[in-house]
Amino acid sequence: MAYQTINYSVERRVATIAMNRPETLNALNDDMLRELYDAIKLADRDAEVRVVVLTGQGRGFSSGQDLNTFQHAGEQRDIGAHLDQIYHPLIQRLAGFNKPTIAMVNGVAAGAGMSLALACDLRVAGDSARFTQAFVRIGLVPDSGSSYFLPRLIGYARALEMTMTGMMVDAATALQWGLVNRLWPQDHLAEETTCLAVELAEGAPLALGMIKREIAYGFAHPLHETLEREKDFQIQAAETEDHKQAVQAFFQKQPPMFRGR
Ligand code: LHQ
Repeated sequence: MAYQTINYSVERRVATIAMNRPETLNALNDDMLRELYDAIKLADRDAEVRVVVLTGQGRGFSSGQDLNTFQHAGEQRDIGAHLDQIYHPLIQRLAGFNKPTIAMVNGVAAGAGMSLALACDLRVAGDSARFTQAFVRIGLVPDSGSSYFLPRLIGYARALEMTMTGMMVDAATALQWGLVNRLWPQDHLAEETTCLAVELAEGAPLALGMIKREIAYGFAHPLHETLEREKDFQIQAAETEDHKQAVQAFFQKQPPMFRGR
C-alpha cells in the first residue's frame, strides 16, 4: 500500500513503520495519524509479520500534534472529537496489538509523539533521543495515554515532574528511569533494534501475545485474580504445537522453530 506520510516495510517478519514528515520532526497531522492506524491494522492482519517497530525519519521520532493544525483551525477545532475519533483508536490499537511492538526512538519524542512511544511494549533509543511531555508548555494537559503509561513506567513522582514541568529528559536519564529499555550509540540504533526485533520475531508468537495481556492484567489486578488469569493462559499455551515442539527440540538439543500454532 502506498502511504503519503509514513513508510511501511516488512523484512525478516518485522514490520517497520516510519513516520515521514521529517521537516516538522514528524509532527502528527490527521493524514499521518490515519495512516499509522491503517499500517498497524495491516501489520496485525499479516500473518507474516510478528513484530512491529515504530520510528521516525530524520532527526526526530515525533514532535507530537502538528501545531499548524491548531493555528489554522481557529475557533472551529473540536479537540474532544479529535481525540475520540483519531488519537484514542490509534493508541488503543497500538497498546492492544497482539504482537510485540518496539518504539525505536531516534530523536525527540514530544507530546503525543511521546505518547505513541509509551504505548509500545518496548522503547529503545539512540543517544540523541530526548523525551518531553510538551503539553504543559502550550497550556495543555497530557493526552493520548501519557497519564496512563507514564506513571506505570517511571513512577508517580517522575511522571508528575515530567508532565508538570515539560522538562526535556535525555537518553541517559531515560534509561536510568526505565523510560527506555535499551540505549545504543546513534550509529548502532537501527542494527541493534533489528537484532532485538528479529529475536522476538523468532519467539513463540502465541505465547508472546498472551504474555503482553498477562503482564498488563497482573499490573491492574490483585494476586488471586492474576493467578487465575496466569493459569488460563498457561493452559492455552501448553496446548500449542509450538510448546510441544519446543520441548522436543530442547531434548534434541536443537533450536525451537515456532510457527504460531
Ligand atoms: C513542528 C512541531 C509541531 C509543527 C516542531 N508541529 N511543526 C493532540 C491532539 C489534540 C489536542 C491537543 O494535544 C494533542 C497532543 C500534543 O501532542 S500537544 C503537544 C504538541 N507538541 C509540542 O508542543 C512540541 C512542539 N515542538 C517543540 O517543542 C520543539 O520543536 C521540539 C522540542 C520537539 C524540538 O526542538 P528542536 O530540536 O529545537 O527543533 P525545532 O523547534 O527547531 O523544530 C524543527 C522544525 O519542526 C521547526 O520548523 P522550521 O520550519 O522552523 O524548521 C518547527 O516549527 C517544526 N516543528 N514541532 N509539533
